[in-house]
Amino acid sequence: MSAKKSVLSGIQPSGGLTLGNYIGALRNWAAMQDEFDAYYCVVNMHAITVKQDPAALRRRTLETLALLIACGIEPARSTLFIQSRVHEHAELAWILNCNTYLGELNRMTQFKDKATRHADNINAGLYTYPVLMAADILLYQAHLVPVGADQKQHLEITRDIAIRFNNAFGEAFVVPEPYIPKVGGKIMSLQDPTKKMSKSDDNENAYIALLDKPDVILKKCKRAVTDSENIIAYDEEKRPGVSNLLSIYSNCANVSVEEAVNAFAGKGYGYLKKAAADAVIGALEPLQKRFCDVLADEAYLTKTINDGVEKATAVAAATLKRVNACIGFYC
Ligand code: ATP
Ligand code: LTN
Repeated sequence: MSAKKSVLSGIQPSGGLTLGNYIGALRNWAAMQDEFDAYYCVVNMHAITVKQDPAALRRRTLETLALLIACGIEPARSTLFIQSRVHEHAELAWILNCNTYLGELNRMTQFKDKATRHADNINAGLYTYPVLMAADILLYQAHLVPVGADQKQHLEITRDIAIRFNNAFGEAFVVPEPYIPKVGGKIMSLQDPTKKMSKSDDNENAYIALLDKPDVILKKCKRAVTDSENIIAYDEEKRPGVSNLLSIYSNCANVSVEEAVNAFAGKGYGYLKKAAADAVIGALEPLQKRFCDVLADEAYLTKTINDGVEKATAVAAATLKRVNACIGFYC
């Protein structure tokens, strides 16, 4: 058993990844892989809580994995795997379902959002989605979970489930903490800066995809909704659009928001938009090049997936064995 603490996080292969995913989560995934025992998974079982075309889901799962590697997650340093290939996730989710209350699930805002957006498919999986997420995290005894701010509520229910289970059946799980960036934990839509940037937004101008070409990034930044004051200051409530561009700039140029505001003193929004676009293009360029190389090497990807599944299964199976014994499943 390693002396390091563990981290786990997951991402859905539900569309092309965005700058929000990168700044809110993936950058931290890469940064944490030395200090921690890191487990990162492509959560295709979560993705099917909304309708998916099977061929597209299969292709996007591979592309998401290649993009994670391109973002700096190295299979030699982290365990990178596909959720559905480790059957312990579904098994633990069932056990946790029997230890989760409807009242807790009824409070989940992501369920309410998705149920509104997909009113023709409000399925049981969408409702119990946070329980599967709790299983993902608890199987690997994760101490920290690097996520965007939108996942805070899911981390709270995970903690509640873990504490309740430990109290009822004995210490089976580490109780995890969320790890959310102070600036950039919630990158907003470029078209409606009061809404989160989302890869499933119908309006392509609302998000920057990690694989967008430089001219597209520049066009999207130029079209970003701001306000009519033309004063560059950080104020999420009064100036959500400008504040969003500032937090994008500060993350991609690696400067603090204060430094950015000082550097832009006396300049107009046109200048800020161009500077933000240049910083994003610079940050994404190496990643885009790497992505093409990784995706082209099918043998490497297949081996990476198989190795990751094997490493993940060893840890997940040990936790599930302990849980089964705790709850009295005859072994
Ligand atoms: P969808 O938009 O399809 O619902 P999503 O991008 O919100 O998907 P995931 O792909 O599962 O959902 O998210 C992966 C990680 O990226 C999560 O940790 C999530 O919190 C983070 N994330 C997603 N959007 C943003 C954003 N706009 N700002 C910061 N972090 C984000
Ligand atoms: N619910 C997350 C994705 C997710 C996840 C996880 C994140 C599934 N399992 C485990 C962290 C840890 C989302 O919608 N962004």
